[in-house]
Amino acid sequence: MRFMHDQTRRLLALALLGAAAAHADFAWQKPHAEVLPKGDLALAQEPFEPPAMSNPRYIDFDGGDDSRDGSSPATAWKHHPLDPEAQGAAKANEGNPDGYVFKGGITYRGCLVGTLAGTPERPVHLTSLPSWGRGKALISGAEAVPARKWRKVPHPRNPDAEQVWAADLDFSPRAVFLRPAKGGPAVPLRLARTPNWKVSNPEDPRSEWWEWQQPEWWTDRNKTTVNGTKMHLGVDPAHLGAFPREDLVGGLVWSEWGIVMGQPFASLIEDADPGRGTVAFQGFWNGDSEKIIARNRYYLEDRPAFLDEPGEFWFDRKPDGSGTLYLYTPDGSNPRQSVEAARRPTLFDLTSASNVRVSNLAFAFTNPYWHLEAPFFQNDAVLGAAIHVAGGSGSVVVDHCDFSDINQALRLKAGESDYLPLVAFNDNSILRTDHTAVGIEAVLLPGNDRRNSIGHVDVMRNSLREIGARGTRFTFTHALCVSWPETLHLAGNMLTRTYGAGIFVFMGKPDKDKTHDVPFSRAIIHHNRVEAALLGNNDWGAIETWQGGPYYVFDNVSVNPNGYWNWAAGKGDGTDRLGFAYYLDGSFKNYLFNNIALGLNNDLASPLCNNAAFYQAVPSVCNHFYNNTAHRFAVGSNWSPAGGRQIFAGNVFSDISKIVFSHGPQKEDADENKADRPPFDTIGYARNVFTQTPPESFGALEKSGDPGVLPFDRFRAAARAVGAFASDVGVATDAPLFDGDSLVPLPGSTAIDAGVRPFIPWALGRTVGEWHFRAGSGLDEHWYMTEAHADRSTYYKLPRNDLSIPEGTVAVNGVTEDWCQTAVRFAAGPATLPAPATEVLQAVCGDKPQSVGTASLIVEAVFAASEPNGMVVTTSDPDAGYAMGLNAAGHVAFRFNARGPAATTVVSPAPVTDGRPHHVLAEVDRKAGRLTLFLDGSPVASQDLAPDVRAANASSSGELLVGRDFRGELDFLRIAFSSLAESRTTIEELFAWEFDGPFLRDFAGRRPNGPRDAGALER
Ligand SMILES: [Ca+2]
Ligand SMILES: [Ca+2]
Ligand SMILES: [Ca+2]
Repeated sequence: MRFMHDQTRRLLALALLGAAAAHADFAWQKPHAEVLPKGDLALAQEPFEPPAMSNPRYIDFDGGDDSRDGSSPATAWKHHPLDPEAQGAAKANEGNPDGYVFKGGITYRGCLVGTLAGTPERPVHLTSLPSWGRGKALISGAEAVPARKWRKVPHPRNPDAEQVWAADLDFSPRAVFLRPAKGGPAVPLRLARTPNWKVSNPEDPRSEWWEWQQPEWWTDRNKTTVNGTKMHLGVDPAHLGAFPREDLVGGLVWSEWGIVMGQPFASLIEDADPGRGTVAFQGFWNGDSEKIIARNRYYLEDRPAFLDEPGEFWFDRKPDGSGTLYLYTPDGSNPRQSVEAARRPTLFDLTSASNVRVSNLAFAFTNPYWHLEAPFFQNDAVLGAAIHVAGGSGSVVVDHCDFSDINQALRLKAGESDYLPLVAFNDNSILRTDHTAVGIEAVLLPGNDRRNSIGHVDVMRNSLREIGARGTRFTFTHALCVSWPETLHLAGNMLTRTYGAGIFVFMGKPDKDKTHDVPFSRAIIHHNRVEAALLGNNDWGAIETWQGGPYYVFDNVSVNPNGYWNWAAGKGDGTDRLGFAYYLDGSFKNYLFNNIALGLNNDLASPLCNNAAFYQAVPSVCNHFYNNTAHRFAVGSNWSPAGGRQIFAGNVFSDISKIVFSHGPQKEDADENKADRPPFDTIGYARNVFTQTPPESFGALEKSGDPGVLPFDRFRAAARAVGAFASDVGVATDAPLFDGDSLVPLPGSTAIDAGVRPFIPWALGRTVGEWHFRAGSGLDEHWYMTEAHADRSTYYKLPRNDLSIPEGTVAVNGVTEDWCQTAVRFAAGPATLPAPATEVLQAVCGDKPQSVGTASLIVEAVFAASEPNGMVVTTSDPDAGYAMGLNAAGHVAFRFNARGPAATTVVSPAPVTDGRPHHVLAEVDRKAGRLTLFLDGSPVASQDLAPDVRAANASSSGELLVGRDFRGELDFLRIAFSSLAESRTTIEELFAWEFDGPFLRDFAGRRPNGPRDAGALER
């Protein structure tokens, strides 16, 4: 333990050197949530700050008049200028307003269609102000049905049934809401359906649906052809036999499907045979796609015969879109003025939005597209949204808005002709959506621009409940979806009951993309809480990442992921649910730390059994799991080790009922790597704490030579035998680590001081080499998606810049991490780390560390030097390249040598040969024309680049040599072909992250008390 304290002191000294830098305020330093000390999170939204506007217009839907000037509350317009109903001065919209204020407390019944453009200095606002009206204006997609329209009429199908309320409308509502007599917000009525199911079991919303019989479902036996299209035949004589054919055909069937995903979808009933008890309908992807499986569940909707209980409505639609609305009110009374009938699918429909902020408004009652069975691409209205942005050339911010009873809150896509530097969706509340909640999607721009159509995305401090209960064909109802921005910050969001995944993020570039080089990507996902995700589909995670990071996923809470799949349930093996707390779904370079995965049930025979805390699909690499707490699941971690390069350290696995580490081919990649022996020496299992885990079936380590599911001791022996660079695995105990309601380790428990201090570098653009020297290895952990990253299932096979370590090099403890020997020591005399021949790599990847070309360059190192002279890293070509090392006086020197011009050199003003660790970062910023040397977080020397150097080729033809003649300990080395600016960061931020970042604290933001305790929380 003396070693540990010594290391801690040295690290503290290192951090103190950067104390000045640590004062800076970076967005990831705040939790953006209330952190509860026992291991939970609560919503903590920031207060609304009314926008400053110099020339606003005022809109009062109830009392306004479009002929007035709109420039004061007293002369307010009725309509917004983009409303197709606007007239006169409102329609003319003269005088270049910079904001539109909707009167608080007023319901605005209309939509905005068109373009809004401000400038970064003078954005355009859509808002309500506390100074005018009460609360937020409600932008409504519905019309209030006038009291005079209601009449009582015979049932439209069944003359013997009780009479229904009817109103003729000149539009087609697909959603209808009722204002309660005693006041309060309107609540949804149900489109006529059978059976008359309710969500009586919150863990299984479809428990009252009917089940298909589907004999021999795995064959084509239950299929048919209607009008030339092959489709499914749903078989259920006991229920379907009761209906005449005309009561079924033309209605909708909502059905589960399989094998996996299974999200219920609406499909048109194209034929029916009551004699055989069947209906014919197309699959999720049309035709006879996917499988309808025995015990998949379904219900029928949207036929007049199904209108048979209070709270149901049905609309008899004529070809022109008008028709008659029929309904039973819950208490049978006259609806009077209490019915809201949805009319508009999209409320703010902005074909282009540039420098626009939407704030402090409420949105409700969007109208689903009439053809509920339509694929999303059939009509833009299928994915109707409260706010739809189809592109733009400036920032878009949506904050402090309330969304309820809508299809989707924000749908924003920026295409190839757009560039949105910032998209923010912050401090909003979303209640009940049909489809997703938020969809923000960028594209990678073509050519050499190397930019994404969205720069940065913020999704912060939002509250979401009941998301995605009625999804759309060909797409899934995941709640917070972000794709392909350059950088992402997603934090403080509280999600409860989502029918798809809660958080669903794609970074880097898509699978199968062979054309794009992605110079930079960074996602920060923290302090989010997702509870009861995957209520409507399965084989996903509550919190999911895809493709390429770095992803920093920390201090999140994922509770009770659902993913129940009825057709496959009942096997008694813990798989009744296929839902995971955290899912790296073909995802690379993730750091998961201080996260909590909390199951509510792990009885393998129960339909409530929470499946797995962590799941990884395809042989992913460069994923790290540090100090997480997984409690009460069937499975701890599923992963295919085919690609290696993975660390599990400091985690707590508590009350795992089936297997802790299921590390073998997963179902997604079982066929892809049968022959390969995983690179076990790149895998680390260290200092985890296991309690109440199955003694005989602790883990499986595929191809380790000890096949099958092993007890703890044999798993550890297998890890050791195959040469895992860290193989202590951890400590197994039967004693509980927590008391009943807290995840803080109990005093004296095994978790105390048993965790790890990891080192997690801050993202740099175009990183081409990243070496941590753990256990004396030269393993390269860089992640940079180039054209070579074409197929996600084979990313792990791409060549890497692993350094070959010469005989006799000594592994030492180092300072950046405390759980393994994390540095190498170079003794007196020449000791080098020659790079292997990397010609193949150069041809394939173009990211050989010597091949800097005309790019910017960062060389970053953590080392402790004891004597002057010697190179930390150098390219061996005397005519071009770079070198970082110590001069004869013991100062740090960095030399940058472009081919042709003289070399540029910077030298630290003071020696660093004090035997203490130092962080050194040298930056060649070609664009700024400057070479800067940073020592322990501060600039200590800089030099302008001569004009002929700025664009000159600096590629070296020789080797990369590490540690030549160097005497000291090298703990970390990284080479990136980018500047700090190109990496969207500063030295202050990088230093604050690496030496005072959240991985050096616990879930609650506390510094460790002595060594770090295992799991998310420090005692
Ligand atoms: Ca009914
Ligand atoms: Ca401790
Ligand atoms: Ca290290």
